[in-house]
Amino acid sequence: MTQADTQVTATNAGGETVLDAFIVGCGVSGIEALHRLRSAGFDAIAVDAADGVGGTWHWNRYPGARLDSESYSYGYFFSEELRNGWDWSEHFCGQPENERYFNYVVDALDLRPFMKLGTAVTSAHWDPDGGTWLVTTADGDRYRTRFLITGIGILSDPKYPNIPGRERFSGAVAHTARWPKGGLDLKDKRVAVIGTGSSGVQTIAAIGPIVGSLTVFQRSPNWCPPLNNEPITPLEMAEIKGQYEAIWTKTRTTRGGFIHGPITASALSFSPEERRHWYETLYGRRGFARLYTNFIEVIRTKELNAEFSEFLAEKIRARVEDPEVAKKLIPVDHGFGQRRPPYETGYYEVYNQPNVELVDTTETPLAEITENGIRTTEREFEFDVIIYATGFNSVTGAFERIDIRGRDGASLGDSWRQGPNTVAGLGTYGFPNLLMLGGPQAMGGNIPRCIEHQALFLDSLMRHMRDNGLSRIEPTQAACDEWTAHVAEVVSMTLYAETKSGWFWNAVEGATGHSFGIYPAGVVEYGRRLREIEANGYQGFVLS
Ligand code: N01
Repeated sequence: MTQADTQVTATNAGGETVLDAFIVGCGVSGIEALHRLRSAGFDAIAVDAADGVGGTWHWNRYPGARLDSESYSYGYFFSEELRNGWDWSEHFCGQPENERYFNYVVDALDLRPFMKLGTAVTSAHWDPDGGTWLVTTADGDRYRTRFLITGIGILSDPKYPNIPGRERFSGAVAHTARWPKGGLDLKDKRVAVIGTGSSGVQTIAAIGPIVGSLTVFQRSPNWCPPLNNEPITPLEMAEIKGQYEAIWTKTRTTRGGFIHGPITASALSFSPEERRHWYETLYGRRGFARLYTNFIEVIRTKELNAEFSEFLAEKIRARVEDPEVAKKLIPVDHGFGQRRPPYETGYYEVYNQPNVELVDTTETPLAEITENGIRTTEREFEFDVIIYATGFNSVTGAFERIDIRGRDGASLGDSWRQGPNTVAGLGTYGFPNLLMLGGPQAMGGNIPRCIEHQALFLDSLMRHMRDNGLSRIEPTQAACDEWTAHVAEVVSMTLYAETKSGWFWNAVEGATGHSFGIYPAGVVEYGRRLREIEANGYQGFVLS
């Protein structure tokens, strides 16, 4: 954890700060990349538009925001000192604690001196003459860097619905991914929530009991199993610390990178009653067990998927008193696991409150935002507060926000018009020395566990290049096409492809094609492939 061997940041005659690596983002991936590169002696800094660290956990401070990976499987594992120096208070910790955790990490690793916060990166242009990137920020700062490393996520650019009149509303407004730092007074207010993905489900469950009235505008219901969160006692935490190596191993060997191991037996070797019994057991388990400790056939075959989905539908019908409301809350266009499931705590019970209304926007679409509220095709609603839980310009949105130009001045946005096309989500053709962490075609499952593989890869790659006098790396077009084809092939073996989901598919406005946004084969396979690329001399990349 020492910075002793880092170089001193220099400025050139043009007033540009000269670096080995410029990292965009101080979230989960930016923090680890910065730590690894500085520890290896590279002159690296990380810059973030947010005025605090933690990325996702800085911005998404809406009521109810919390993990659905077990906290102790989500943090950094690479330092025993770091992990043993932190106590998690719940199996799935809330946003404030997660944000505190990332601050703890940054301070423990002494990274703050190498971070610039509250500064948006506006452009990054490859300069072929010097073989460097010229990065500029909104503050007018200029950086000349050998490597550009992005840690900007695939779910970080908030999306607002394309409804006329948004600026007209005179009440309070918040997007879940840009929640005001000082909070929002919702007590006894007339509140609208648009969107019922993971953010909407958590928000609705948290604010339902305190608001004056709540109107939920739902376009698509999701399958939401209970999170089954519980506090962690100090004794349990002591036990967890004693098991960290085993927990880490488990996250590196189970498909999704969670602590939930697979059930290897075929569903078909059990009777329907036995399967039902197992589904009941799973319903009482935590978080992603419902996906990763379920029979594999549940996400591979329509019959078993329908069986488990019907089991969940029964639970919804049992928990929601009004059968008409329950019916609206049960998805009909996809089965469990075909979209990323939100996990809930008291979500369905909110709809039993007399002051809560569920509006199905497929029946009565949102027509406009008015000065006083929201008008659907049926009627106008008056609100004090509108909450947009409408998600993100997923996968490529954060990359589009920065003017990134590679060789020949081509923009990254243009080059990804057909969807992102990368080698393992790490690099893309036409953009030398651009290395992406937490980017497209790579994530899936427990996100920090994917990033951990990437950070290790980055660490060895940078050392390899330095040790061998290499200064440039770029993937080949063929390797990018091959990875994209591999991703598509894996997708075709699942039920994902049959589902509409902006989270899975590149849904950038103006995109003319689709490519799968995440890596669907899981964290373990992803890590294996990164190690293979490295062992084969960075196969798919040209180093010079
Ligand atoms: O965003 P979403 P999110 N009119 O895109 C609706 C992670 N996450 O922020 O489904 C009406 O899932 C949209 O409807 P539809 C997690 O990976 C994790 O909730 O497009 N509705 C949908 O209901 C997750 O997958 C946690 O038909 C409109 C909602 O808005 C990812 O972030 C917590 C609309 C958007 O849902 C994104 O989740 C939170 C319109 N015009 C998030 N436009 C954890 O628990 C959009 N919608 C760790």
